[in-house]
Formats: sequence, structure tokens, C-alpha cells
Amino acid sequence: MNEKKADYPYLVASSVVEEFRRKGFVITNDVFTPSILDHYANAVDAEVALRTLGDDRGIGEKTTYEQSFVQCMRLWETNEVVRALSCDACLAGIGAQLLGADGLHLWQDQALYKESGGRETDPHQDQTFWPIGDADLVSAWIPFDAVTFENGAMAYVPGSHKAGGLKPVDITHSTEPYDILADPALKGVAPEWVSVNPGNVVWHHGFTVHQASANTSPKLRRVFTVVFVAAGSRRTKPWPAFPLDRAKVPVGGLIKGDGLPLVWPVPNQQPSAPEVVGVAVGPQFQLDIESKARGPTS
Ligand SMILES: O=C(O)CCC(=O)C(=O)O
Repeated sequence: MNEKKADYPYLVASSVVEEFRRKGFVITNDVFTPSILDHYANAVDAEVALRTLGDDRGIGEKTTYEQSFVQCMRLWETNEVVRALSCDACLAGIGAQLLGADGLHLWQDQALYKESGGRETDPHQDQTFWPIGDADLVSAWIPFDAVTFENGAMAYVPGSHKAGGLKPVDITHSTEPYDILADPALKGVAPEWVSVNPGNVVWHHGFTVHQASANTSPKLRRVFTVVFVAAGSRRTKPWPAFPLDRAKVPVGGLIKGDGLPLVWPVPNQQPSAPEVVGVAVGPQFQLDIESKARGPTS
């Protein structure tokens, strides 16, 4: 073990790193103890409840996109307990090991709560949503409950991250979503379904094609995700992107600034929340129409 590795609060076996780099996704076991996970799950539950207060619609009354999940983004900015989860040194250290990065910025977090009766999440790549080119990006998918095919498990196309950015998929269904699984670059490789127990975390690369099954169970599927981007990455395109526009990152500029804190190496102080926050529920796309000055943190 070299000195640098000894600094990681959670050391990832080289076979796990190798699997991530080969397949574009991997599970890390026992990242959270049951009591710590419970502590965070309660905080995320409370924040989601606060943000969705007054929305009494049944699943059938929601848009196609909303039927995939209740989406609440950047909870770390409005809840101090969730901030500790999204800036957790174990998570950030694992992300750094998987990407082989010296530093990581927090790109976003979000609760993705798939309701009973919720539809599938359409196959897509995350990274093509954002003007960040081929920056190294990794996502931690953190279930608060056991997840199987019956209640909204994820499936990943092994090796698909090596294809780079394919045509973006409009998972919001504002337009007909591209059938990315039929993209010739994927060579017909079938997605692999992954069941996961709470405490374990599934990681996927920003270019890995993934989807989630419908929730046919009677219970809510509670998942929280944290996305990290390698330090030194730059904005590549001018089109709107909430976190980049908020931090005033120009094309060619480094991805950093207000709302994009460095979380690896572990900072001396927990990052502070940005001055301006985005919409409480749903995707945060555009700064000008969606943002407001932050109220008191809960
Ligand atoms: O959990 C889901 O339904 C989808 C998650 C997803 O697409 C992601 O974490 O990138």
C-alpha cells in the first residue's frame, strides 16, 4: 500500500477499480453502516417532503417524466445533514479511486424517489446532458432500501462508457427519446440488471448507458445520487447548464466555484452552500428562470 492510498477512508480493491474501468459500473459494499444510512435517509426523506409539500397528485396525474421518479436536486444546498452525505469523504475518496483522479468537485446530488406504480427510467447517458465534453464524471447511486428489478433496479450496458458521448436522450419526454440501446456503438450488448442492498453503493461512469425498471412493488423506492467531476475539467459548450452558469464558468473555464466545491482531497472545512439555489423539484436546467436566493437552511 502506498502512502496516498492509506489516506482513503475507504480503500477500493484494485479488482473493483479494474471492473469499473472495464464495465463502466461497479458496486462497492458496506460503504454505510445501517445507522448512518438511516440518519441520512431520514434527512433526505424530510427534505423531499418539504420540497414536495402540497403536491397531492397521484402517479397517473403526473407527466411521463414525473412518473419515473420524484426528483429533488442539490439537497446539500438546503439541508446540512444531506450536505455531510454529499461531501462524505468515503464517497468522494471512492470516486477519486475509480476515476484515478487527484481531485473531485461535487457536480450535483439528487433524491430520485420512484413511487409505487412509477414507470421505468429510460436508457440514457448522464454526461451528454451537460456541456462538459469528456470530463471524467462518476455517479454514486445510493439506495436507502433494498432494490431489485421489482422496485426500480438499475441496469447498465457493460463497456458502453467506452463509446463516449452518443446522441442525448430526452428522458423528460418533451420530445421523443432517442432509442440509445439501438445505437450501433453499443453493438447490441444487453444491459445488466443490478440488485443492491442498502449500505452498498453502485457507481457508474458519466458515459455508461443505464436505465431503471418500473416500480411494481407497493412501496416507494428511495435512492439518493451524488455525482463527482474530476478537478481540472472544463466547460466545453455555451449552452445553458445550471451549475456552470450559476458559478459563472465560461466556455473553456475550469469547472469550479460557487456550488461546485472541491470535495476530494477532503477540504479543511465542510463546503458552504451557494447563495443562489435552483428549483425545489424537477430538473435544474436554467439559471435565470429557475433560481432564487437561498432561505435559511434546515
Ligand atoms: O434511479 C433512477 O431511476 C435513475 C437514476 C439515474 O439515471 C442516474 O442516477 O443517473
